[in-house]
Amino acid sequence: MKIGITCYPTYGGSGVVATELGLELADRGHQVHFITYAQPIRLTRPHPNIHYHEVEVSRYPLFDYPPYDLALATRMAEVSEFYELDLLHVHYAIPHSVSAMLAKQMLAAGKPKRRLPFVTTLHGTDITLVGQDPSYLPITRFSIEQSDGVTAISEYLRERTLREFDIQNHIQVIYNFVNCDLYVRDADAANRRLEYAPNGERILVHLSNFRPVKRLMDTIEIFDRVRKQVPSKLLLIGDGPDRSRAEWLAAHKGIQNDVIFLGKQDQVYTKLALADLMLLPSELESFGLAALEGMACEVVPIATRVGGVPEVIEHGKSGYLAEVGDVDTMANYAIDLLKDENRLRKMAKASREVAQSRFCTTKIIPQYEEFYRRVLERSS
Ligand code: GMT
Repeated sequence: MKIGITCYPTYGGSGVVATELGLELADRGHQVHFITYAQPIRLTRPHPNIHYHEVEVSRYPLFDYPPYDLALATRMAEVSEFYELDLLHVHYAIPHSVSAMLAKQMLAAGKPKRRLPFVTTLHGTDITLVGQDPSYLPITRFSIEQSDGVTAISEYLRERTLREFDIQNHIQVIYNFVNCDLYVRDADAANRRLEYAPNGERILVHLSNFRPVKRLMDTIEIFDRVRKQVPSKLLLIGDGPDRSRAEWLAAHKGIQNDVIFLGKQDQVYTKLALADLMLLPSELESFGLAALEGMACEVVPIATRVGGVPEVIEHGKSGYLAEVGDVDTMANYAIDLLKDENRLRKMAKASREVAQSRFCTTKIIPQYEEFYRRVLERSS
């Protein structure tokens, strides 16, 4: 198949999923065309089946708000026509599904007329936050209804979209995925740990875009409690608006030497594989891709019982869940586990097993391929 993919290229889990999906599809022989305003961050290795088309947005003095969605629609239509794409797959509804809808209409009215079905994948804040804004809700609902196929990354998100947006279109759940060959606790991880934990300290990790929804300050609070009982280090992977507040809090508590800000990482699995535990105390997660990536690397997640997270983590078996803001309980789970090597190893293996048996690319990518086939059949 020839598939056009649009996502937010620089920021957030939806862009990561879209890029990894494109790479996996390319490995399976599909031609994948990314149509985005910048090169997607995880698109780091060249691949003969991957093509990248940048969306240029003209700026004129008149445009206080340059119309990106129109430039995107135009580029989607051009690329689809020139490279004879079979379909577009957009990640994050706003504004991508609206642009795809326009591109489809442009080609349907062209000479010769062309069909261009589009699939929309809902990821989370496009529904739970941004889509609820009255200025976006009607157009988001309309573009979801107009999509030729709609997927959501968890049952929670599917149900919430149907309920709150009153959607009639079918929404198929296709869970997020992880490449279990890349995301693995490799043999060299024990040596590389020494770089951050030279005295055999435990390693906790947090991976996010440091937005307020991730509650980065809770991560620092939990770590502060853990560190008082178990010698440990905290690796913070990512960057974003709450970074300086977190730096200030770590300094204020006098733990800045044990809190290591790694910034954005290209090959995140090389760092995840060093850790014992992952802290994910988010206000909301429709899925919690970071937890899954950690689990594949045998990193036990301690997370909040929100959104789609309980669909990924089974409390007490492959991780622990607590209420939002309950930093004491999350710290206690961490301390108990870090003090009990046998239980830690058992849960780490259980985490890996969940990733392998339910969320590996080998299980999930064929679901997307099948979904595309059905969309193409219906719209032929
Ligand atoms: O929160 C983020 O990292 C960004 C956000 C997005 O939409 O780009 O992530 C959402 O999509 C991820 C990938 O599908 C999910 O793993 C996250 O749970 C979800 N974030 C929220 O629901 C807050």
